[in-house]
Amino acid sequence: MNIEFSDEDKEIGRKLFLGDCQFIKSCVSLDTLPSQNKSEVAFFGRSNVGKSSLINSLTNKKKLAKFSKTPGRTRQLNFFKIENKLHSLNFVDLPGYGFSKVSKTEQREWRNLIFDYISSRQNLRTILLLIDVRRELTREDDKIIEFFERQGLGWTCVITKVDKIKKSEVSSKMINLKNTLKNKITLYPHLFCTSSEKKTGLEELRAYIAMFAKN
Ligand SMILES: Nc1nc2c(ncn2[C@@H]2O[C@H](COP(=O)(O)OP(=O)(O)O)[C@@H](O)[C@H]2O)c(=O)[nH]1
Ligand SMILES: [Mg+2]
Repeated sequence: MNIEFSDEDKEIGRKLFLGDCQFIKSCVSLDTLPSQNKSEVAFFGRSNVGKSSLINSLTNKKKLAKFSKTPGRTRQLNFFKIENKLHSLNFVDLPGYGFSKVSKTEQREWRNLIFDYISSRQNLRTILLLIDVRRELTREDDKIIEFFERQGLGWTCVITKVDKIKKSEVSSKMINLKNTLKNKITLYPHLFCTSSEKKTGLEELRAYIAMFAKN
């Protein structure tokens, strides 16, 4: 479960992310989403996993995706676009899950919004599921993964905050995770290991995301 990205792929990714990058809009319901004329890649995961930080690091913009001051309270889908002369792509920072202080009703609303978005969005090419390197997969993660697989939606596992633990621990974590995920069908067969803090693993991830950009 590993893909080698060529220097050429990395260069395409680097150039895309050096392109013009802008916030498009925040949406709280599906009737206001931006048009579907561009490929879209979604960033998803538990609140606090590092979604906004990763978007900022990938784009080299410190404040593009805002940190939420009250974790778990952002129920918006935040859309961005990135383009250079050759390629263009939208990406979306989805509201996180797994925040204990959220009521059952709010959780249900969140679930409906996300699941409706995922199942109806025609231009959604893949979901990047972010997982904090220090955490195990939860029941909630499992349910979400099951949902992707049932939908036949391609998804990608991105490990975050690898600077938080020792390199040797990261390796054994990766082995365990690969083993846990080995029977998944729609999972892209590469685990991306990233740190937004130390800017590691970003080249491969940029190369990968750029594969979904339109010419
Ligand atoms: N050490 C470290 N901290 C990180 C990293 N990425 C995010 N964080 C921290 O984790 C917290 C949550 O990050 P944020 O991007 O807001 O998560 P989100 O809720 O998923 O959008 C913030 O305090 C970040 O500074 C990383 O790669 N390394
Ligand atoms: Mg965020």
